[in-house]
Amino acid sequence: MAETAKLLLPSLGDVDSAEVVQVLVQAGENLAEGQVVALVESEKATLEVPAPAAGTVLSVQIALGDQIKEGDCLLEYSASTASQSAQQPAPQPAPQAAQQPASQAAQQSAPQAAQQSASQAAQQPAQQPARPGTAVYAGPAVRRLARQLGVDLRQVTGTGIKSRIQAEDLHQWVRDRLAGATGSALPKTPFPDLSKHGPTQRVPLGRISQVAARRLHASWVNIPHVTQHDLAVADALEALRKELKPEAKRREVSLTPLPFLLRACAEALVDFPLLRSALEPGGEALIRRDSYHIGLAVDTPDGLLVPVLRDVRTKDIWQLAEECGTLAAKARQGGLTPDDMSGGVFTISSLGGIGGTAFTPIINPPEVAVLGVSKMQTRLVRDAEGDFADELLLPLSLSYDHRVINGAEAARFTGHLAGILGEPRRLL
Ligand code: CAO
Repeated sequence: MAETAKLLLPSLGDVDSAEVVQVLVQAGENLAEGQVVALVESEKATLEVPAPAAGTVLSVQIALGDQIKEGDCLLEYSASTASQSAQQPAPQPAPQAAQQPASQAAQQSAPQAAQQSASQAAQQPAQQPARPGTAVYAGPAVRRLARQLGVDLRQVTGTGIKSRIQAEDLHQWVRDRLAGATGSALPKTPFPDLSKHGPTQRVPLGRISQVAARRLHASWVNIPHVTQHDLAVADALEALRKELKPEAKRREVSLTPLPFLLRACAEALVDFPLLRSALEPGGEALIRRDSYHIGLAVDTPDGLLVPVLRDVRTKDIWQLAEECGTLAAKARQGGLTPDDMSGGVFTISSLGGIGGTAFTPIINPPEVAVLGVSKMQTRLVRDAEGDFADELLLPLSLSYDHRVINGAEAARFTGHLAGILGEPRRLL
């Protein structure tokens, strides 16, 4: 038999009060036992308040921003079995993305999103509907910042582990909106109804692809890219690689041109500090970076990832070959940590194992340059005696931030790099 019960705020431990940051139910809704009805945030943590029993919500007694304390009534509900005095579950820390399995996150997301309160929905700008079926994973500081900025976190894409929203994601979201508001955003491209022209299928993009797309777009529209193409004579490199193949086999590493490229770039960057610098936001100063951490673009089934090899100058070709293999495998298995992908001063994107003659890689900010590498090709040249001979060439495509680097500097860099690659034994 149904009886009216009250859901009271259980003990908050050693904290007196907490703020209501999300109300996840409204009057008239059915409640499941254990369903999260509200998120409250104290100085110490964000907590989920679960329903102690199944029933129907009769009235919600709290609103966003309320300060509540132990014993305050959150809602009245008609409980089919238990009364309010029945064992009330303690509030649970809100899911921390790093601690939560993806399946669990998915289970929680649907009910939470379906139960967003009307007041919250009202905060959504008309053109920016909240992402349905999406739970918000963010720490207290980020939630507080979002409230101060008036941002509904359901609209923000988290780039942390398991989509946890970081402060930087929030800042980026605000920057994107400001760019739109000031009219500097690009005109929208029309998106017609494609199904009119034949069968279509909507394929949702994974998180990695979405984040990569957002970052690539931001880089492309914010940084004036120029690409300098050059060719490095690679006969000596290929001869050396061939010579070292038995040793590579013995060591069980794949000795592609990449470790040589990494080491050669690190050496070239020593003499070109501009290419390992960063431009301060606002463009008033350059940050000189005296480290040689180099990112490596890796093509994975989920999208493009850029793990970073640390201190490339201090590592030999064999260490670099091994590390390339390890990081590429980790990227493809979805095992990279945020640390694995941060701190780079320069990036290499190699399509040499696939094909093509040249391309325009996109800069990975805050870096100011990225080297694209294409497949080696042979050309006929005349030697000193006037005879024709084959020459093996490695195509290099350096995209650079033209606010920081001018064309002459870029051409000098690729020339210098080609020179280093032309004498690969010095890299051993
Ligand atoms: N010219 C000729 N052959 C090349 C070459 C080049 N520039 N670069 C690599 N190769 C050869 C390798 O030597 C290897 O052959 P062998 O086994 O006979 O030596 C073969 O191509 C395959 O190499 P690979 O691609 O597996 O290995 P890699 O070290 O060159 O690259 C990695 C590793 C992780 C960078 C690569 O697998 C990858 O993901 N590339 C794609 C990166 C990407 O998508 N960039 C685009 C970003 S912009 O959208």
